[in-house]
Amino acid sequence: MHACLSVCLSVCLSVCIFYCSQLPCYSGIRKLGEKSARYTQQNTVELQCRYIKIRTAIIIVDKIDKDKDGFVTEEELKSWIEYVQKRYIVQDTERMWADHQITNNAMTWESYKNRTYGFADDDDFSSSYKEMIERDQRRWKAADRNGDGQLSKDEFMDFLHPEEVEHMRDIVVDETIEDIDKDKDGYISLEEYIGDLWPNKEGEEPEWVQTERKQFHEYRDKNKDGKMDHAEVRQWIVPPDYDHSYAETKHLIYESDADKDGKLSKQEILDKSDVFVGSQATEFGEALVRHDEF
Ligand SMILES: [Ca+2]
Ligand SMILES: [Ca+2]
Ligand SMILES: [Ca+2]
Ligand SMILES: [Ca+2]
Repeated sequence: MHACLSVCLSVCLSVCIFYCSQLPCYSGIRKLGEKSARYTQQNTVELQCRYIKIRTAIIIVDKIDKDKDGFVTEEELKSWIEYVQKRYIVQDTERMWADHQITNNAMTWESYKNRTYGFADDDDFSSSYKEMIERDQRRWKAADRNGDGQLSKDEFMDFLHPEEVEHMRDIVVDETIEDIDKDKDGYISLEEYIGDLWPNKEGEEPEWVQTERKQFHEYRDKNKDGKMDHAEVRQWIVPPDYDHSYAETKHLIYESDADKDGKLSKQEILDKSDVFVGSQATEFGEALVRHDEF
């Protein structure tokens, strides 16, 4: 049986076929549909798009609606996003951990470096490799909480995903500055800031870039010295009261809650399936094309 149809039958045939034929295929879903059609071969992109839309609504409501009242509330959505994010980090760490040499439940810096950059004397690495190795080593030291030179699995998780933990935030800020600070004076100037956001500088400066210039003067450069220092960059990329999953939840509800009752029905999610496909709630759509348990 066709995948779209089999999912349809499990819910409500007539309603689903109606949606299958009515909803346009948005770009994010189309991309997923193309990928999914390649997996399944016998299905067309169009059919896969419809399948993904329906699957999005069904999966989201079934998995996220904890109290099974048929609606997804803000609280349910937020705890789901937190769960998916945590799960991704744990799975990613497990995958990388299995790919490296582990001795006595720990990874040494040497074994990580050799696995990542290849066996070579330090002098044989090119300067760009040397920079990357130095950067990794600095991050390694920050992740090594007990200072024994090796990383346990928990420490390695912080190494791989430093943005998730408070004690790694300064490293994230340092790395961000280094990426943007082209003249290497340790600060981000207005031109460096704009150059990072709008690298090609083709044609007339778009309005959003002009808005960013204003943002830089009004909000980013707090002490008004014309450049962003470490503290100002920290405020920008990891503001102290910023809650990522809360912001993502608010965004999804704002975009999808058509009747403004503060919760999402299956139909509201189906109507805005493109928004969900671009969201962490569906692992940016990846979970929807894997054809396995979400
Ligand atoms: Ca350690
Ligand atoms: Ca600079
Ligand atoms: Ca400043
Ligand atoms: Ca609603």
